[in-house]
Amino acid sequence: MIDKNPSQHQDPTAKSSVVRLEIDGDLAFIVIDNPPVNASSVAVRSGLLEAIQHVSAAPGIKAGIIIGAGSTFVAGADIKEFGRPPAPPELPTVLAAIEACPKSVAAAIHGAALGGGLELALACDARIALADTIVGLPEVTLGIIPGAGGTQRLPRLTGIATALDLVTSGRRIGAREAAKLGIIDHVVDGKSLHDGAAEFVRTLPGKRIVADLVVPPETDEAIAQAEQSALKSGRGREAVSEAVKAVKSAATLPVREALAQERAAFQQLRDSEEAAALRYNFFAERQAGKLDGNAKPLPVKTVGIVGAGTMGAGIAAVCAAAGLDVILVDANAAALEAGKGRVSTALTDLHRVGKLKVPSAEDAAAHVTYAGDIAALTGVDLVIEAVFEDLRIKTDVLERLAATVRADAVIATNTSYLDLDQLAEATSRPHDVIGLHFFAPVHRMRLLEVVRGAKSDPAALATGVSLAKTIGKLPVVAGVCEGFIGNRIYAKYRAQCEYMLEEGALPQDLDAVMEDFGFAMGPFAVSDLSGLDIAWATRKRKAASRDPRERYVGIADRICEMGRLGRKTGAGWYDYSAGSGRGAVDPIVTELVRAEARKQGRPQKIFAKAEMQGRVLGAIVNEAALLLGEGIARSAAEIDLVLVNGFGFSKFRGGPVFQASRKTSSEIDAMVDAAGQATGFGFRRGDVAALLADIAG
Ligand code: 3H9
Repeated sequence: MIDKNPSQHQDPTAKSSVVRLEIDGDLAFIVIDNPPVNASSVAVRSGLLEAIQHVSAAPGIKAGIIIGAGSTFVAGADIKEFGRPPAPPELPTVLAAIEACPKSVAAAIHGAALGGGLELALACDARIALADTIVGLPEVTLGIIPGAGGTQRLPRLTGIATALDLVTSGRRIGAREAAKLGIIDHVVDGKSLHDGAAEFVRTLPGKRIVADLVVPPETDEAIAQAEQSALKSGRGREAVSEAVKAVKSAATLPVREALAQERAAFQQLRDSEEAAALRYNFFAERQAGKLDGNAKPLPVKTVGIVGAGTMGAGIAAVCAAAGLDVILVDANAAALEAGKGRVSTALTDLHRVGKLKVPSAEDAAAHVTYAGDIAALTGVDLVIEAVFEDLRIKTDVLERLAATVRADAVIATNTSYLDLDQLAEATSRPHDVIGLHFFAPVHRMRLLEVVRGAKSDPAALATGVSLAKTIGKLPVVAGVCEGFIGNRIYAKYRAQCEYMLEEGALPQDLDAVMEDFGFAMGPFAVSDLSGLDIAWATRKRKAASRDPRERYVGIADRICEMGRLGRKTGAGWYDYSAGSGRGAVDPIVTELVRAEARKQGRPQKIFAKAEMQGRVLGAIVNEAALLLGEGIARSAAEIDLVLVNGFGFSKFRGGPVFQASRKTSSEIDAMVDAAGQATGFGFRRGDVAALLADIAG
């Protein structure tokens, strides 16, 4: 918040509704007030230009200080404007006016100065920040590069190598680190930002135009190393290679020429498919965390977890990593001991990737206590059962939990497939029950499906969503059905791939084509990684109730019957006898696939890539349309979030539904028809037009 100063007054000449001038003696505070994050929309840019012109001309004003109202400085360009033609004045015009202003102009920063927000600050003569401020140029995470001088002014303060790291990773850093790097001139301690900035600005000797500075000298090796590492982590991404080119040009081109080139690259990338996909993702993520109504989440400080297996231990680790107290319960002492090991391994891994909110893995581990009995959970705020996926076992645990935990505690189940409503009804308090469907490995996977049962209390659901955010997960709300959003779609995707096996394709063809489509790994490679046995057991369990008219592909069963259960047995769809790395194509599997196909008597063909991808996209989009129509998913974009964050689809391509929205409706209809024909009995057609309209809206 900006502090009020008794001597300050509003200047009547400032006309903009989102930028106002507050005069404090001989200083003009230029206040940007454009909630929620002071994005530099066209109104902000016009207001800033007008304010700078005023500061330049007003005789009693010695310097200007740009400051943000509310919780932040400026979070960047208004991303909503990117889909439209740029409207004047553009940000570079405003920045040029700041540099041309005969008086010093400083940026007083709190909250965040990101993207265009940091570029605005870099065009000022000085940057003053509160200690908990974050700064960064996250443009590459939106598929673009900085478009208002970030690639030119930043290296003049930090050197090329550091700028390459910051611009190509989009990493956000704190004010103290930024001060060490020369980005921030003064960190305000022990006083308000207003006072700290005013005091510092009065000491400024005059203008210090960053664009006029000489890039600090560095060794060629340091630059080459930073470049290589940037290109390695951003492999194949145009935004990253363009960012590298732009930053390096700071040392070789006259600044005006380099700024013009940066702007041209920014404008070209802004219209790219990748940028459109990442923007879509950005707004979808923000929507996903919101719930209808105004139910307040209950505060959660202590979480109980029942079951110390892979999932339970993973959940315990992510909760502890976020600083929550955890009680992990398992009646089996050996399982509890093994769980301790799993928690510790996950915490070490989280520490390695910088995802601990507490100082160390040991600190996080100290947040977990272990118990052999559910009776230890009487005081927890929320409990998650993560026991074996079996209706009888889960029902029993939930009943006991309902009788044990506080009357106001939330009871969550981590079931993947069981009927949440049936589980909830088995307890005496179904309104307290929600689903929290984590994905394995829990400490790596960002997705958390928060499942709303028919009787779930809105406050219980809000608590689940809030917990997800606390532990760094992306919550997506789902209704009750078998497989919720993600597994239900994945089942249709996988089935379509198996149909194609029977029609002439091979696992390696399909895997390669699905990776090209956007999945990090094809479905058969994924099966080998996670193990074929669980799905096999499920198929056997369901065999008796399966309608004989349903198309059923038995190839996976044959593979399992050979003892090939995936990587863990050295063979599955592929052969892993050579050791680590990708498995090798195995002629035994090829022959098995061909033999099964012959047995079914299906016509064989050579699939083109487009046909394979079309069949899969048709199957996914159709199931997505059904999920939306049934109210299981709240929006098309949330379905994409599930596939991106839980199933490895590339976020740079938005998601399968986003991909479908880039095609014509007749193309999509043909894909759905093809998927439907291949499925045969039991295929239900969803309202795909409504799904795609949901994205467009
Ligand atoms: C850029 O600057 C390019 C330049 O180089 C070009 C120069 C020419 N625009 O995240 P939250 C909305 S590219 C529009 O939940 P938090 C967001 O949708 C930009 N809207 O809050 C949400 O709206 P709603 C580079 C934006 O406190 C609300 O603000 N900048 C923008 O958890 C609250 O958002 C970035 O990439 C925006 N730029 O986190 C920074 N930013 O309530 C992106 C946010 O209607 N922003 N909104 O759903 C962030 O990282 C976080 O929002 C921030 C606050 C850390 C600032």
